Amino acid sequence: MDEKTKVPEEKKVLDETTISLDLATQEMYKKAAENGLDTMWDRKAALKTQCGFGEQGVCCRICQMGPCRVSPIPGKGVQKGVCGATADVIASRHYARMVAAGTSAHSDHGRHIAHVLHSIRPDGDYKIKDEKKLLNLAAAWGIETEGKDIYAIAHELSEAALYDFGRPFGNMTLPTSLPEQRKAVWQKNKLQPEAIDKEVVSILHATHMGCTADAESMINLSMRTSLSDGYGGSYIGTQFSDILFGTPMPRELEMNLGVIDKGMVNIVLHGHDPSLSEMIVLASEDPELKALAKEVGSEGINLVGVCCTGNEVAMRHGIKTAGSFNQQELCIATGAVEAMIVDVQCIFPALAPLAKCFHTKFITTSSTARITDAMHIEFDKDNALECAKGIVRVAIENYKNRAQDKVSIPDYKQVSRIGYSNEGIINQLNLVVNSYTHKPGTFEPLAQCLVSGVLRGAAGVVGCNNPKIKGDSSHVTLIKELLANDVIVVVTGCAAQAASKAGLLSDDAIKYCGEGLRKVCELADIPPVLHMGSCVDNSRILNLVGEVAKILGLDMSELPVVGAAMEWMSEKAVAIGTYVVTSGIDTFLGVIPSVTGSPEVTDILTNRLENSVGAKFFFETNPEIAAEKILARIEEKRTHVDALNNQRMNVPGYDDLTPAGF
Ligand code: XCC
Ligand code: SF4
Repeated sequence: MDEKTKVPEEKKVLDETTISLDLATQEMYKKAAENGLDTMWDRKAALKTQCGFGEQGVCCRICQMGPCRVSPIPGKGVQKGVCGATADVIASRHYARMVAAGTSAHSDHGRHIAHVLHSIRPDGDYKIKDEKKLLNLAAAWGIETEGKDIYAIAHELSEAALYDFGRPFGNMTLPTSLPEQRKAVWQKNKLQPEAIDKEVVSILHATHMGCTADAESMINLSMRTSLSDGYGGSYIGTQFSDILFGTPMPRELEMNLGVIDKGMVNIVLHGHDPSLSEMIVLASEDPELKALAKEVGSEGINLVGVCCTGNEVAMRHGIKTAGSFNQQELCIATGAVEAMIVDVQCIFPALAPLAKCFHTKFITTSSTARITDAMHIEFDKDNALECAKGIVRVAIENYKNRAQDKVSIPDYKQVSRIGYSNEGIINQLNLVVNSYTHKPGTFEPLAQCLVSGVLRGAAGVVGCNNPKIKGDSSHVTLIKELLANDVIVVVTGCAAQAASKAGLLSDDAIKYCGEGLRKVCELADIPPVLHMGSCVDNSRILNLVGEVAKILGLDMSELPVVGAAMEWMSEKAVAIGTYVVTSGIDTFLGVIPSVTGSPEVTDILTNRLENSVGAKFFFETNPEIAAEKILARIEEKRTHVDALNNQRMNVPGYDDLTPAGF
């Protein structure tokens, strides 16, 4: 065993019931810790009390006159840094930089997918899987498609999108789902993003020593930057992935550590960018490699996913999911993983020393995420399939090095229904209700369920795991409360995986639902919690809310919908939360962001934003109280749909407007 990864003798194994709600996670953590392996929970405990100044956002190290840490209490202690920056300035700059980093992560991912789309050719490894979406998006970007070759259109579209990253003049293209009222709000508040890269560069400029020193202006810039993520980088990432790899449709799969198979060559896919994992999926079906897997004595190749790459391949190919963010180390700790292949984001550096305790090959593939002590095989999109085959071969050939007696796989897996892209949801609604609505292909039935009050509202429960919170517990508690109160829930990212493990993505979860939601689920044949994909797929939720608002003639801020990230940890989550609020949707954060050292910044985020964009943040660590507040907010926001409902009830022929059965 590597000395660096050993748990010091005196260190206690933590009580496993405190680290996660999930039994597979508890079991695997306990085994790992007893075997002297070091995981995120042990390292969190070793850090003891985390830095209070950092936690409140009042430590500035933006220039080398600092670091300056100022008092988080107004009027007490040191109030200003060397340059005179106050807690308000310091905390708001820190917030802006989180938004910038999060936006850049999503957007660079989106850019990569756009480049893949630009590289496709008829005889290449990547194909166009969703031609209809390609044509729709081309139209949205103002590209003439009549009589043109489909590949030429793809190239033109990707060029147009890539142009939006660095657009020197004007404003970037916005999705057609965006209601006019929302655009007007942005115009009024100078929030329309110009170009994706430009927003990130400009806000980094604004946070440089000696630039913006006004909290409100800083938060406004943060909002504008975040929009270039939600409606730019993430949107491009999602939509172009659909064109290339197929738009997800409803399907069933198994999820949790138990999907790792003792008899097979196990390959774990981890990260965010699906361009490599798509090719790994293809490579794993290669007859030669399948034969090789048998030759080495295994029963075959078993691909499983973790985090958002896991979500991407699950949604499109039904590849099983082994776990979420807080289970990445536990996958390796099963001792049964031949290779963990990672691309970008949310990858623990700790995986490298951990893999060395086993036979596992830890393979990095992107120059954006190289990790000391990992095996690096740079992924080349122009030689994608060969590259993927090479990586799969490494995994297969590693099977013989596995110590079967060290293998320990928790026997937990949960069948879940996933794949609810917007198109997937519409399809599902149409399958069941188009005979009533006579309007195939829209969110009309969903909109009418909200108006009539059969559904009180909708919530997007998204984001990470964070060892500050017992794993999955806040996600799951909140979701159950919402279901009981007839709030339909959509999930993405690690929150989706939490819901899956807890059995909430199944028909069985209907037992948690209130009367109205149960009826909707039964009629539409959907689970009450809809898995919409990875974190860039939060852009799907924006489209969904935008479309429903347009159907009802309302602004997005006038709908009874909320967002919640109860266990978030990454800068990407800050960017997401910010674009959701800027879209007019209240957002509940279950981990308090590092801004509380500035009462001014806290007040802007949790109060004043409502005046400009019609929504705000709520900081609430207790999921039960968060649920109460969400339900209260939903009822408050229902005034607009209730007014519509009253109007319609007074119209002769009202019954025609409500889908029968709802
Ligand atoms: Fe990462 Fe997307 Fe967070 Fe999970 S939810 S820990 S960002 S993998 Ni996005
Ligand atoms: Fe200190 Fe101001 Fe420099 Fe920040 S920018 S480190 S507050 S002197």
